[in-house]
Amino acid sequence: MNDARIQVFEAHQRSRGIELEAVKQTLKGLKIETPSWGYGDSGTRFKVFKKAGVPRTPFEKLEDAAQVHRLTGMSPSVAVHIPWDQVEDYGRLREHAESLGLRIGAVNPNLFQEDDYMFGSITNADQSVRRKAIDHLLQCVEIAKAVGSDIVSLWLADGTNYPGQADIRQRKHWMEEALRETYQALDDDMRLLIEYKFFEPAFYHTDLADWGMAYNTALKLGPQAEVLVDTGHHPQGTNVEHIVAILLDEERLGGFHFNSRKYADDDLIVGTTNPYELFLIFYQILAALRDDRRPSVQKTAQRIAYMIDQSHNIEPKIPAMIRSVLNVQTYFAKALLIHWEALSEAQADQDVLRAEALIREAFEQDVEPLLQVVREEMGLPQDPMQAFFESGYLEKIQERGIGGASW
Ligand code: LRH
Ligand code: MN
Ligand code: MN
Repeated sequence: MNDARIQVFEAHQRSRGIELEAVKQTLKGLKIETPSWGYGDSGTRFKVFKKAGVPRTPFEKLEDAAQVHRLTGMSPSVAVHIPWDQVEDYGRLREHAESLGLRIGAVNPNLFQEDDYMFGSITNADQSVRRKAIDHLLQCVEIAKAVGSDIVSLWLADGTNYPGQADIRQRKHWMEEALRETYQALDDDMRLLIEYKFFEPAFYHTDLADWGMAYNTALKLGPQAEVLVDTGHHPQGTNVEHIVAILLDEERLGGFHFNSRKYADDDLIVGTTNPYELFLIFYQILAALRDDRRPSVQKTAQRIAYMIDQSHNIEPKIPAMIRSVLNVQTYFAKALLIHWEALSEAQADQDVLRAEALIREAFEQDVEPLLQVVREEMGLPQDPMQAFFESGYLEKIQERGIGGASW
């Protein structure tokens, strides 16, 4: 990046009244967890294209994730999904992560891929299935302890396809019982993140269908239970950033699963179809972080777990993850260029057009020079994607052949 472009950027931001040192410091602190399943052969419901070089084991998934972190400096942790990432010795998995400069992040129980769960897992009418599902949740809490993670992140596929198929309220009670038992197994410093999704695979009703149900459940469980917002899990037109603001204000926003969607739970590269939404989510988070009147809201905002949840089907997986992480950084950086004082004034004056313009103006800033400077100061390559293609890593992993891990 030439110095002239950086100088122009700095002068322009100065003229807008933005304090760039603080912006750079905040940017350097951004961390985004990547999902182990994003490195495997996964993707659409209809066909999984097998690719050469895909990791064959959870250990190899971590090796690929380490490339993303090495080049972006932003992804020091990796979420795992059990049993997709089941290993005999979780201590070894943890050591492997650490030897790569990583740590294991959220542990995701999987309650949706076994025949037993056809009619539900913790809401199944069969007591023995519910017991099996709860035991799996408890096992995941123990795995989290063994790998040194403080987050268990839960998504339930449970629901029904037809009116009358099951007793919705009874299922709610079974769910609450199961989650209470899981919650009680957490150490004091651990969190249970509760994800919701409005439909799929169940189409008539889903036991945890929206943020209100997840929030209500979290409230009943206690302060270590929080809501996880997967950006792809809402009906069309939902104001996701509004949900974010409310959950922050209620001190129950635990984390995100970032991805892009056009129609449903598309799991595509974050920031590709709805970049303004991503930016507006960060606007709400940064506003909460600045709210000195509410230290507990600030604390909630500070510990949000930012995670990617994508399934790469047609795109090469490691570059797709690099792209994703960089996109999150880009829209976060833009939100850091909001002129907060001017915005407060415009809001106090009820100057609708000026307030909207101030938000849009930040979004329209070209942050590439800023990101270049930050990368340079962090000792990272100027162009992480290009650096990856030039690193020879892709060629090296071809020896893994075709037929790597699914998910
Ligand atoms: C469900 C979901 C959930 C799963 C992941 C693989 O659609 O978002 O987070 O665990 O996908
Ligand atoms: Mn998700
Ligand atoms: Mn999803």
